[in-house]
Amino acid sequence: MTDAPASWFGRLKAGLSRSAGALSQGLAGVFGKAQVDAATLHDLEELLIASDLGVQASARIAAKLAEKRWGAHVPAGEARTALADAIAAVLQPVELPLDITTHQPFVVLVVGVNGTGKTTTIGKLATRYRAEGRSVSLVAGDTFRAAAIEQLKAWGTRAGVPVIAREAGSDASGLVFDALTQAKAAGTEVLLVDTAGRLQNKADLMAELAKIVRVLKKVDAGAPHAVLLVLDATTGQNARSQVAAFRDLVQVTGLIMAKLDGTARGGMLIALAEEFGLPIHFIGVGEKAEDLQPFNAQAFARALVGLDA
Ligand SMILES: Nc1nc2c(ncn2[C@@H]2O[C@H](COP(=O)(O)OP(=O)(O)OP(=O)(O)O)[C@@H](O)[C@H]2O)c(=O)[nH]1
Ligand SMILES: [Mg+2]
Repeated sequence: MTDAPASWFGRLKAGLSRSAGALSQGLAGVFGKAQVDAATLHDLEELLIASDLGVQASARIAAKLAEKRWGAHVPAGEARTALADAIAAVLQPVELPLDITTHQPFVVLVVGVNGTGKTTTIGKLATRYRAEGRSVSLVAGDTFRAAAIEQLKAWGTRAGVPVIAREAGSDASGLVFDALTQAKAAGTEVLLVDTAGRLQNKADLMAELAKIVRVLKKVDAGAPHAVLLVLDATTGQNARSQVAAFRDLVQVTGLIMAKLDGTARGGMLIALAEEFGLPIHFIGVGEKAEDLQPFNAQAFARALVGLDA
Protein backbone atom coordinates (compact mmCIF):
# COMPACT_ATOMS: atom_id res chain seq x y z
CA MET A 1 0.00 0.00 0.00
CA THR A 2 1.71 3.12 -1.20
CA ASP A 3 -0.68 5.59 0.46
CA ALA A 4 -0.37 3.98 3.90
CA PRO A 5 0.44 6.38 6.72
CA ALA A 6 3.86 5.80 8.23
CA SER A 7 3.04 5.14 11.88
CA TRP A 8 1.56 1.84 13.07
CA PHE A 9 -1.27 3.76 14.68
CA GLY A 10 -2.00 5.52 11.42
CA ARG A 11 -2.11 2.21 9.57
CA LEU A 12 -4.38 0.77 12.25
CA LYS A 13 -6.73 3.75 12.08
CA ALA A 14 -6.79 3.72 8.29
CA GLY A 15 -7.50 -0.01 8.24
CA LEU A 16 -10.31 0.29 10.72
CA SER A 17 -11.97 3.06 8.70
CA ARG A 18 -11.82 1.17 5.40
CA SER A 19 -14.44 -1.57 5.79
CA ALA A 20 -18.04 -1.06 4.65
CA GLY A 21 -19.40 -1.18 8.19
CA ALA A 22 -16.72 1.11 9.63
CA LEU A 23 -17.72 2.46 13.01
CA SER A 24 -15.85 5.75 12.70
CA GLN A 25 -17.92 6.91 9.70
CA GLY A 26 -21.26 5.87 11.16
CA LEU A 27 -20.63 7.85 14.34
CA ALA A 28 -20.88 11.20 12.59
CA GLY A 29 -24.54 10.51 11.88
CA VAL A 30 -25.36 9.20 15.34
CA PHE A 31 -23.70 11.95 17.33
CA GLY A 32 -24.55 14.71 14.86
CA LYS A 33 -28.02 15.34 16.34
CA ALA A 34 -29.10 18.36 18.37
CA GLN A 35 -30.23 16.25 21.31
CA VAL A 36 -28.37 13.26 22.66
CA ASP A 37 -31.33 11.29 23.97
CA ALA A 38 -32.51 7.71 24.35
CA ALA A 39 -33.10 7.47 20.60
CA THR A 40 -29.50 8.50 19.92
CA LEU A 41 -28.18 5.85 22.26
CA HIS A 42 -30.45 3.30 20.61
CA ASP A 43 -29.03 4.30 17.22
CA LEU A 44 -25.54 4.01 18.63
CA GLU A 45 -26.22 0.52 19.93
CA GLU A 46 -27.54 -0.49 16.49
CA LEU A 47 -24.43 0.97 14.86
CA LEU A 48 -22.16 -0.93 17.24
CA ILE A 49 -23.96 -4.18 16.45
CA ALA A 50 -23.74 -3.44 12.71
CA SER A 51 -19.99 -2.83 13.21
CA ASP A 52 -19.51 -6.41 14.45
CA LEU A 53 -19.16 -5.62 18.17
CA GLY A 54 -21.79 -8.20 19.07
CA VAL A 55 -25.06 -7.71 20.96
CA GLN A 56 -23.65 -8.07 24.46
CA ALA A 57 -20.68 -5.75 24.17
CA SER A 58 -22.79 -3.21 22.27
CA ALA A 59 -25.39 -3.17 25.05
CA ARG A 60 -22.72 -2.82 27.70
CA ILE A 61 -21.06 0.09 25.90
CA ALA A 62 -24.37 1.87 25.22
CA ALA A 63 -25.36 1.47 28.87
CA LYS A 64 -22.07 3.00 29.95
CA LEU A 65 -22.68 6.03 27.73
CA ALA A 66 -26.27 6.34 29.02
CA GLU A 67 -24.76 7.01 32.45
CA LYS A 68 -23.39 10.27 31.05
CA ARG A 69 -26.93 11.74 30.96
CA TRP A 70 -26.02 14.01 28.07
CA GLY A 71 -28.82 16.53 27.54
CA ALA A 72 -28.17 18.86 24.68
CA HIS A 73 -25.85 18.44 21.72
CA VAL A 74 -22.53 16.95 22.70
CA PRO A 75 -19.39 18.01 20.82
CA ALA A 76 -18.36 15.21 18.47
CA GLY A 77 -14.94 14.93 20.04
CA GLU A 78 -16.37 14.48 23.51
CA ALA A 79 -18.83 11.84 22.35
CA ARG A 80 -16.14 9.91 20.49
CA THR A 81 -13.79 10.10 23.47
CA ALA A 82 -16.47 8.77 25.80
CA LEU A 83 -17.21 5.95 23.38
CA ALA A 84 -13.53 5.11 23.05
CA ASP A 85 -13.24 4.94 26.85
CA ALA A 86 -16.26 2.63 27.07
CA ILE A 87 -14.81 0.35 24.38
CA ALA A 88 -11.38 0.38 26.01
CA ALA A 89 -13.00 -0.73 29.28
CA VAL A 90 -14.37 -3.83 27.52
CA LEU A 91 -10.96 -4.56 25.99
CA GLN A 92 -8.78 -3.84 29.01
CA PRO A 93 -9.12 -7.33 30.55
CA VAL A 94 -7.73 -8.98 27.38
CA GLU A 95 -4.77 -6.61 27.00
CA LEU A 96 -2.29 -9.15 28.31
CA PRO A 97 1.31 -9.42 27.10
CA LEU A 98 2.76 -12.79 26.18
CA ASP A 99 5.32 -13.76 28.82
CA ILE A 100 7.82 -16.09 27.21
CA THR A 101 10.18 -16.21 30.20
CA THR A 102 8.28 -18.75 32.29
CA HIS A 103 9.80 -21.85 30.63
CA GLN A 104 12.82 -22.76 28.56
CA PRO A 105 12.45 -23.50 25.79
CA PHE A 106 9.18 -21.60 25.69
CA VAL A 107 7.20 -23.39 22.99
CA VAL A 108 4.74 -21.29 21.00
CA LEU A 109 2.39 -23.18 18.71
CA VAL A 110 0.83 -20.94 16.07
CA VAL A 111 -2.49 -22.11 14.63
CA GLY A 112 -5.34 -20.84 12.49
CA VAL A 113 -7.30 -21.22 9.28
CA ASN A 114 -5.67 -20.77 5.87
CA GLY A 115 -3.98 -17.51 5.06
CA THR A 116 -4.66 -15.60 8.28
CA GLY A 117 -1.02 -14.56 8.72
CA LYS A 118 0.51 -17.34 10.83
CA THR A 119 3.86 -17.63 9.08
CA THR A 120 4.26 -13.86 8.78
CA THR A 121 3.45 -13.45 12.47
CA ILE A 122 6.09 -16.03 13.39
CA GLY A 123 8.63 -14.08 11.34
CA LYS A 124 7.68 -10.89 13.14
CA LEU A 125 7.85 -12.57 16.57
CA ALA A 126 11.24 -14.06 15.75
CA THR A 127 12.53 -10.61 14.78
CA ARG A 128 11.19 -9.12 18.00
CA TYR A 129 12.64 -11.77 20.29
CA ARG A 130 15.98 -11.72 18.48
CA ALA A 131 16.11 -7.95 18.95
CA GLU A 132 15.63 -8.60 22.68
CA GLY A 133 18.73 -10.78 22.52
CA ARG A 134 16.97 -14.12 22.98
CA SER A 135 17.87 -17.37 21.26
CA VAL A 136 15.04 -18.31 18.94
CA SER A 137 14.37 -21.24 16.64
CA LEU A 138 11.57 -21.66 14.12
CA VAL A 139 9.93 -24.95 13.22
CA ALA A 140 8.50 -25.39 9.74
CA GLY A 141 5.53 -27.42 10.94
CA ASP A 142 3.56 -26.63 7.79
CA THR A 143 5.00 -29.57 5.90
CA PHE A 144 2.26 -29.64 3.29
CA ARG A 145 3.75 -27.19 0.83
CA ALA A 146 7.37 -26.59 -0.18
CA ALA A 147 6.51 -22.89 -0.53
CA ALA A 148 5.45 -22.73 3.12
CA ILE A 149 8.81 -24.10 4.21
CA GLU A 150 10.66 -21.65 1.95
CA GLN A 151 8.56 -18.77 3.28
CA LEU A 152 9.51 -19.59 6.86
CA LYS A 153 13.17 -20.05 5.91
CA ALA A 154 13.17 -16.59 4.33
CA TRP A 155 11.85 -15.13 7.57
CA GLY A 156 14.49 -17.08 9.49
CA THR A 157 17.23 -15.61 7.30
CA ARG A 158 15.89 -12.07 7.71
CA ALA A 159 15.55 -12.45 11.48
CA GLY A 160 18.87 -14.28 11.81
CA VAL A 161 17.41 -17.34 13.50
CA PRO A 162 17.69 -21.04 12.59
CA VAL A 163 14.77 -22.86 10.98
CA ILE A 164 14.23 -26.53 11.73
CA ALA A 165 12.62 -28.08 8.67
CA ARG A 166 12.18 -31.25 6.68
CA GLU A 167 11.21 -31.76 3.08
CA ALA A 168 7.61 -31.14 2.05
CA GLY A 169 5.31 -34.06 2.71
CA SER A 170 7.05 -35.14 5.91
CA ASP A 171 5.10 -35.90 9.07
CA ALA A 172 4.66 -32.68 11.02
CA SER A 173 4.45 -34.41 14.42
CA GLY A 174 7.74 -36.18 13.90
CA LEU A 175 9.43 -32.94 12.93
CA VAL A 176 8.02 -31.13 15.95
CA PHE A 177 9.16 -33.92 18.29
CA ASP A 178 12.71 -33.71 16.99
CA ALA A 179 12.70 -29.92 16.99
CA LEU A 180 11.74 -29.64 20.64
CA THR A 181 14.23 -32.33 21.64
CA GLN A 182 16.92 -30.41 19.76
CA ALA A 183 15.89 -27.05 21.26
CA LYS A 184 16.04 -28.49 24.78
CA ALA A 185 19.53 -29.80 24.19
CA ALA A 186 20.67 -26.53 22.65
CA GLY A 187 19.23 -24.36 25.43
CA THR A 188 17.05 -22.41 22.99
CA GLU A 189 14.86 -19.88 24.77
CA VAL A 190 11.95 -19.60 22.35
CA LEU A 191 10.69 -22.19 19.88
CA LEU A 192 8.11 -20.86 17.43
CA VAL A 193 6.19 -23.62 15.67
CA ASP A 194 4.44 -22.88 12.40
CA THR A 195 1.53 -25.07 11.34
CA ALA A 196 -0.44 -25.50 8.13
CA GLY A 197 -3.62 -23.50 7.82
CA ARG A 198 -6.72 -25.60 8.37
CA LEU A 199 -10.40 -24.92 8.38
CA GLN A 200 -11.90 -25.41 11.80
CA ASN A 201 -14.55 -27.80 10.45
CA LYS A 202 -12.09 -30.23 8.80
CA ALA A 203 -11.97 -32.99 11.40
CA ASP A 204 -8.96 -34.85 9.98
CA LEU A 205 -6.77 -31.74 9.81
CA MET A 206 -7.85 -30.65 13.27
CA ALA A 207 -7.01 -34.13 14.62
CA GLU A 208 -3.54 -33.74 13.13
CA LEU A 209 -3.09 -30.53 15.07
CA ALA A 210 -4.15 -32.27 18.28
CA LYS A 211 -1.50 -34.89 17.52
CA ILE A 212 1.19 -32.20 17.25
CA VAL A 213 0.21 -31.06 20.75
CA ARG A 214 0.33 -34.62 22.13
CA VAL A 215 3.75 -35.18 20.64
CA LEU A 216 5.12 -31.94 22.10
CA LYS A 217 3.93 -33.09 25.53
CA LYS A 218 5.97 -36.28 25.19
CA VAL A 219 9.11 -34.17 25.16
CA ASP A 220 7.92 -31.56 27.68
CA ALA A 221 4.67 -32.15 29.58
CA GLY A 222 4.13 -28.38 29.87
CA ALA A 223 4.46 -27.73 26.13
CA PRO A 224 3.15 -25.96 24.19
CA HIS A 225 3.42 -23.09 26.67
CA ALA A 226 1.36 -20.85 24.43
CA VAL A 227 -1.07 -21.73 21.65
CA LEU A 228 -1.67 -18.63 19.59
CA LEU A 229 -4.60 -18.41 17.22
CA VAL A 230 -3.93 -15.96 14.40
CA LEU A 231 -7.09 -14.32 13.07
CA ASP A 232 -7.52 -12.29 9.90
CA ALA A 233 -9.11 -9.00 10.91
CA THR A 234 -10.98 -8.73 7.63
CA THR A 235 -13.02 -11.80 8.61
CA GLY A 236 -16.49 -11.25 10.01
CA GLN A 237 -18.60 -13.57 12.12
CA ASN A 238 -16.66 -16.69 11.12
CA ALA A 239 -13.90 -15.61 13.49
CA ARG A 240 -16.15 -16.64 16.40
CA SER A 241 -16.41 -20.20 15.15
CA GLN A 242 -12.64 -20.28 14.55
CA VAL A 243 -11.94 -19.25 18.12
CA ALA A 244 -14.44 -21.75 19.55
CA ALA A 245 -13.13 -24.68 17.48
CA PHE A 246 -9.41 -24.10 18.02
CA ARG A 247 -9.95 -23.33 21.70
CA ASP A 248 -11.81 -26.59 22.24
CA LEU A 249 -9.33 -28.71 20.32
CA VAL A 250 -5.91 -27.30 21.19
CA GLN A 251 -6.60 -25.05 24.19
CA VAL A 252 -5.77 -21.72 22.59
CA THR A 253 -4.14 -19.46 25.18
CA GLY A 254 -4.17 -16.20 23.25
CA LEU A 255 -5.11 -14.40 20.06
CA ILE A 256 -3.23 -12.37 17.49
CA MET A 257 -5.29 -10.22 15.15
CA ALA A 258 -3.44 -9.75 11.84
CA LYS A 259 -4.27 -7.48 8.90
CA LEU A 260 -5.76 -4.65 10.92
CA ASP A 261 -4.27 -2.33 8.30
CA GLY A 262 -6.51 -3.82 5.61
CA THR A 263 -10.28 -3.49 5.28
CA ALA A 264 -10.42 -4.56 8.87
CA ARG A 265 -13.59 -5.38 10.74
CA GLY A 266 -12.16 -4.29 14.05
CA GLY A 267 -15.46 -4.50 15.91
CA MET A 268 -15.05 -8.27 15.76
CA LEU A 269 -12.15 -8.06 18.16
CA ILE A 270 -14.46 -6.54 20.77
CA ALA A 271 -17.11 -9.21 20.26
CA LEU A 272 -14.41 -11.87 20.71
CA ALA A 273 -13.06 -10.19 23.83
CA GLU A 274 -16.54 -10.11 25.34
CA GLU A 275 -17.45 -13.67 24.35
CA PHE A 276 -14.21 -15.56 24.97
CA GLY A 277 -12.10 -13.37 27.23
CA LEU A 278 -8.91 -14.78 25.67
CA PRO A 279 -5.81 -12.58 25.90
CA ILE A 280 -5.07 -10.55 22.77
CA HIS A 281 -1.30 -10.42 22.70
CA PHE A 282 -0.45 -8.69 19.44
CA ILE A 283 -1.96 -7.03 16.42
CA GLY A 284 -0.59 -7.04 12.87
CA VAL A 285 -0.71 -3.78 10.92
CA GLY A 286 1.35 -4.68 7.86
CA GLU A 287 3.53 -7.29 6.19
CA LYS A 288 6.91 -6.24 7.57
CA ALA A 289 8.74 -7.40 10.67
CA GLU A 290 8.09 -4.19 12.57
CA ASP A 291 4.36 -4.34 11.85
CA LEU A 292 3.54 -6.44 14.90
CA GLN A 293 2.49 -4.40 17.91
CA PRO A 294 1.56 -5.45 21.44
CA PHE A 295 -2.19 -5.08 21.79
CA ASN A 296 -3.14 -1.83 23.51
CA ALA A 297 -6.83 -1.53 24.45
CA GLN A 298 -6.87 2.27 24.64
CA ALA A 299 -5.06 2.80 21.34
CA PHE A 300 -7.23 0.26 19.57
CA ALA A 301 -10.44 1.82 20.89
CA ARG A 302 -9.35 5.31 19.84
CA ALA A 303 -8.40 4.17 16.34
CA LEU A 304 -11.70 2.30 15.98
CA VAL A 305 -13.80 5.40 16.66
CA GLY A 306 -11.56 7.57 14.47
CA LEU A 307 -9.63 9.47 17.14
CA ASP A 308 -5.90 10.16 17.10
CA ALA A 309 -3.50 8.36 19.41
N1 LIG B 1 -1.52 -6.11 5.27
C1 LIG B 1 -1.16 -7.13 6.04
N2 LIG B 1 -0.86 -8.31 5.46
C2 LIG B 1 -0.52 -9.32 6.26
C3 LIG B 1 -0.45 -9.22 7.67
N3 LIG B 1 -0.07 -10.42 8.17
C4 LIG B 1 0.10 -11.23 7.11
N4 LIG B 1 -0.17 -10.59 5.95
C5 LIG B 1 -0.13 -11.12 4.58
O1 LIG B 1 -1.13 -12.10 4.45
C6 LIG B 1 -0.71 -13.12 3.53
C7 LIG B 1 -0.80 -14.47 4.21
O2 LIG B 1 0.14 -14.50 5.25
P1 LIG B 1 0.81 -15.84 5.77
O3 LIG B 1 1.68 -15.49 6.90
O4 LIG B 1 1.40 -16.59 4.64
O5 LIG B 1 -0.49 -16.60 6.29
P2 LIG B 1 -0.57 -18.08 6.83
O6 LIG B 1 -1.61 -18.08 7.89
O7 LIG B 1 0.76 -18.58 7.21
O8 LIG B 1 -1.11 -18.85 5.54
P3 LIG B 1 -1.18 -20.44 5.31
O9 LIG B 1 0.09 -21.00 5.79
O10 LIG B 1 -1.40 -20.58 3.83
O11 LIG B 1 -2.37 -20.92 6.09
C8 LIG B 1 0.69 -12.75 3.12
O12 LIG B 1 0.64 -12.07 1.91
C9 LIG B 1 1.15 -11.80 4.23
O13 LIG B 1 2.13 -10.90 3.79
C10 LIG B 1 -0.79 -7.93 8.26
O14 LIG B 1 -0.79 -7.73 9.48
N5 LIG B 1 -1.12 -6.95 7.39
MG1 LIG C 1 1.75 -20.25 6.63
